[in-house]
Amino acid sequence: MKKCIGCGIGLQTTIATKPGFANKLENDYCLRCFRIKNYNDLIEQDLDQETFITNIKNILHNDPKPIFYYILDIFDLEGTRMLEIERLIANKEVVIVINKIDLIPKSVKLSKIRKYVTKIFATSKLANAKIILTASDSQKLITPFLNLVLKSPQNQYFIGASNVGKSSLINALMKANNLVPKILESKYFNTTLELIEIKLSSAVKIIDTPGIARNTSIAHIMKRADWQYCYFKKELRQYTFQLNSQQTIFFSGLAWFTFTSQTDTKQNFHVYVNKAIALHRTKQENAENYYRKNQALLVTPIMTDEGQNYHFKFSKSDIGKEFDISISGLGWINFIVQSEQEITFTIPLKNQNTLISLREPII
Ligand SMILES: Nc1nc2c(ncn2[C@@H]2O[C@H](COP(=O)(O)OP(=O)(O)OP(=O)(O)O)[C@@H](O)[C@H]2O)c(=O)[nH]1
Ligand SMILES: [Mg+2]
Repeated sequence: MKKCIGCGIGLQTTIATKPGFANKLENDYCLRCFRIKNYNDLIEQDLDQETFITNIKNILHNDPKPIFYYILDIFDLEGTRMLEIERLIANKEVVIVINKIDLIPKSVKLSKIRKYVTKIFATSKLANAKIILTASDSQKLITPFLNLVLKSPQNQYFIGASNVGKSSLINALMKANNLVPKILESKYFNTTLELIEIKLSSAVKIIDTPGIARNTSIAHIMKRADWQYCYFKKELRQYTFQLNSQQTIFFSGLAWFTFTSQTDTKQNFHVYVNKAIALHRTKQENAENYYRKNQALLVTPIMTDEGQNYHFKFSKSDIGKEFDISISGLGWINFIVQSEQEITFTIPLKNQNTLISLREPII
């Protein structure tokens, strides 16, 4: 069966709402890839999440000696880890690839990030895996990655959640090896639909795989047209706010957090986000009002009357400790606890799954 060279799915000309539909079988791309490629426009099609896990199981079943490149997004480490996949591949050869390093401010040393990632995985099933830090657009970081990939005669599978940049990395490796990149990459979820085999040289084969869409990213509750706030190419911006108790910071029209201290100690908050997200400070008592009044003006407003709160409480014993609160798809807030306090993160939409986690500081 002829396959789409963008997403790997078998082409068909019968059902327009099913994956793989093309007007003609002579086409190189299915209609969906054609539209994403040329108009940046996504056609909704029913995709089966279960098949993604089944793909990995099939690889394990059919390939006696696979190498897995487990790709994660540095902008959303917690949200892109998939423990079920980690468990499945634990006793195979695994390289943990931390992608999108270009988003981290240049002033941060790579060794610091490596240390952080090593620490996170030290207690996981992948404790012995090699770790690579990279970015699709960075020649400096792609070259050592290419050298590693070129050394292995085994099949090398690029796996990971949707949108971590698997296809972009493979295209970058192809380019670095003087081949023409051709796999489709996009800001949408589930761009790649089937395994795509790429011969990087006569002896080296890499395989792109579809990722699992993450409904824990805040992108999931945003309009598709606004996903460029979550998937972008510019270095993260760090903004510092010195907050008094009961002050609130808004992230465009998306969400806000409020700081409530038991004392009147001020506290610094460093917010790491896409610079296209507008941050705005207000008093807690005005927060909801502000939101309602400015909803239409704010970037990417989520129009709803009900919110969902995430509470983080810090006691006396936390004073002096440094933390990040990370919001999947949006960025993170870094602070050192100065007093007994509570930080409340609010997303103005009920029953959504955005992953908001407290962690040790990443940078
Ligand atoms: N900043 C930055 N963005 C990247 C990088 N690599 C990929 N992206 C962006 O991340 C988004 C997803 O990239 P893809 O390569 O389509 O991701 P994928 O993992 O193949 O996604 P699926 O095919 O859906 O599983 C796109 O908007 C890319 O431009 C990177 O190194 N840095
Ligand atoms: Mg892909």
